[in-house]
Amino acid sequence: LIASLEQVDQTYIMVKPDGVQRGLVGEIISRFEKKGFKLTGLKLFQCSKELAEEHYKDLKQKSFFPKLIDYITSGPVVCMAWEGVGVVASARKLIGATDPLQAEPGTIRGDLAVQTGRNVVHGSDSPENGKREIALWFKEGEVCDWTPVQSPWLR
Ligand code: FUP
Repeated sequence: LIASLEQVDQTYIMVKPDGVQRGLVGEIISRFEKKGFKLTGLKLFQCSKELAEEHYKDLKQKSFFPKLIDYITSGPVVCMAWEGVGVVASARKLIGATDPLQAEPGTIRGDLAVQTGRNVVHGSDSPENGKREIALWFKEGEVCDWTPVQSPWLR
């Protein structure tokens, strides 16, 4: 296979409650599909405070942590697992900077968001965290490892 020399990674992408409420789910999924990545997990989900705190445990000492947890648990999120060559770094490019004011036009946050505390989407920051977060948000059997029949050129 042509792409077999490249490392295939997994990333956890999540449309945050503001993205769901604003009707941006399809738009956000589209950007990853059009880029050429493979969707392996997808669900609408109301997360608990405990899960949100575990997901963001590295930020526990930050002053904005309680507000962040309130935001993430304020309504349903859309949980996604995506797979592909360099998908972790590539997804973060597609998403743009944490602060939407710094995010370039053309990125999801640059095009669709205004404030850091309402930045519509999450993407894992390393392949290790991609695996950790997919395991955290999805139960066994919810992630589907399927083989695309067409186009060998992107993966
Ligand atoms: P990112 O990887 O771009 O999602 O950014 P971080 O992991 O640094 O931050 C996670 C979330 O914390 C952000 F999406 C929004 C929130 N946050 C704040 O509310 N204030 C800040 O100053 C930084 C982050």
